Amino acid sequence: MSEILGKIATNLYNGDDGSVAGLVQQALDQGLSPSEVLEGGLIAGMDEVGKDFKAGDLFVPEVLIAARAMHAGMSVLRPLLAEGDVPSAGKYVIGTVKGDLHDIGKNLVKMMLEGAGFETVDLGTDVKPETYVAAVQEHQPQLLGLSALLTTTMPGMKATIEALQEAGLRDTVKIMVGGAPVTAAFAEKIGADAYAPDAASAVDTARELVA
Ligand code: B1M
Repeated sequence: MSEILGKIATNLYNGDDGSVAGLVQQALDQGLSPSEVLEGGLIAGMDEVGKDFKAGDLFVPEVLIAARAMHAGMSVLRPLLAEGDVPSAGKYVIGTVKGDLHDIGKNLVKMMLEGAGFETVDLGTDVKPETYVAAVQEHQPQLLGLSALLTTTMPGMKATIEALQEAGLRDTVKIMVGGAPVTAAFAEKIGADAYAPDAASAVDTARELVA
């Protein structure tokens, strides 16, 4: 890995958002392509964050700070990537289910996915089944993520899958569920394609699902 890419990855990992955008610009000025900077710098750094978060060596605040540094770097790369140099890892629509206002975990999942090169559409919180259906129709994502933090809102996941079935869209999208009270057994029971216990696993699982 070139020295500048290693520096971007390290500074992103350390959450140094003041330096990351400048380093990304320097890397571009040295002749690296936007995709090389994205993959070898930003995504490489975020992958390390994901690994250490999964291992319990990093905690939520550190991940959020790293995600802020990722965003700083992306602000330089985004217009160049939009010109078509880099294919997206996949399109991922995500939201917290109906009746549920918890969004910290969902936002973390979204940020980690963006860090891994996924294009995300965030529907926010308290998302009704029909809103997910409309979003799948509009955005045609490969992946749909449902988050729930309350045992009382978990049935909204099943209702969403049923609404997609009724709309004839169930087979067009892979559905991932997560959130503190959600389990792999619950995911299987309601007919979801996957369950992820945390944001780093959500990235690994998303990669597997689109592979
Ligand atoms: Co609420 N709350 N809350 N709350 N709250 C819990 C969830 C609770 C466990 C607290 C408790 O009683 N011990 C409890 C739920 C009990 C239950 O259902 N069994 C609870 C309750 C009861 C409530 C209210 C009903 C309280 C009340 O008003 N009486 C109310 C409900 C409001 C509503 O949603 N309609 C309520 C309100 C709130 C606040 C608004 C005050 C606030 C939310 C702020 C916000 O999100 N913007 C809040 C908070 C902060 C919490 C706790 C303290 C923390 C949740 C959190 O953000 N964790 C929580 C107790 C706790 O967990 N210690 C609690 C950090 C976050 C990073 O973790 O969300 O689990 P988490 O996300 C993880 C994984 O789960 C996973 O990845 C994330 C990162 O690793 N993940 C996914 C999440 N979504 C995923 C999706 C995926 C894959 C992985 O794929 C799509």
